[in-house]
Amino acid sequence: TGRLAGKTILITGASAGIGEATAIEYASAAKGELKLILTARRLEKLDSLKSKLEAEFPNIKVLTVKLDVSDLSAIEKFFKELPKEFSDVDVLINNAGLAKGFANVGEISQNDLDCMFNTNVIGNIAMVQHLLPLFKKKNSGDIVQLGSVASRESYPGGAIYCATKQALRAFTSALRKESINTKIRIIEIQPGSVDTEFSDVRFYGDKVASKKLNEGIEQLSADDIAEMIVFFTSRKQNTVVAESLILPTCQASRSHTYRHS
Ligand code: 8X3
Repeated sequence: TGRLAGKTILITGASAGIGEATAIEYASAAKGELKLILTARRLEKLDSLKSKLEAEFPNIKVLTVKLDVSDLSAIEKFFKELPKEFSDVDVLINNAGLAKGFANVGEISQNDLDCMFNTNVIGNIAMVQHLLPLFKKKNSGDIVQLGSVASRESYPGGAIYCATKQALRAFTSALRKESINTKIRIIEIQPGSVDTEFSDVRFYGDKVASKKLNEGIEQLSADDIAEMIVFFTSRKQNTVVAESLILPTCQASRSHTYRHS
């Protein structure tokens, strides 16, 4: 849409899943120029996405940067070294995040716990902290926080993941209130079951186990969520879609899911 023209959009975790789909969705929705900053740990994936986007959409400029958001000094360096052409960010898609394992409390590995909190909470917050001064100066900017159905609901085997997403929701809600006298929009999107690498990562790469978890479920696809993100951030300035739970039709909550088989 025309409302996106000229914007600079920063997406974390853009190498796959919802992040990648969101990059593609912005590129195809934009009428006019658009700058995309794509970050993730896997630079090769970002670079092939960049080639694909720039070939298909001549109005899009893409910058790719290797970034692990659980590394605070890497975030610092990223913002310091952002080329001038891309430094006037308008939209942050704070998407990088993950779950590790299904262990119950008492058996959770400290590594998994640190990894989830450092990525989903500490890293996410650091991205916001770095961008907020710029957004305040401009009195504009959109921050899209990737929550989850787990932001609203805790389930066995998900104590830490749910704690990270609920911490993020608490942070995001305070931020929205703090931003009340600005034109900055704080948008939290809470997907349910989406077909991405999320489950594979959670099962430490065991794709068989991951497939079994989602068997018989008509999951959302990453671009279903990407469409929402692009729609939400292209509403008129007077509108903010503050919080939204987006589930596949076969799901009513994390623990209430209809399986076809
Ligand atoms: C991911 C959805 O249901 O695995 O955010 O917690 S769930």
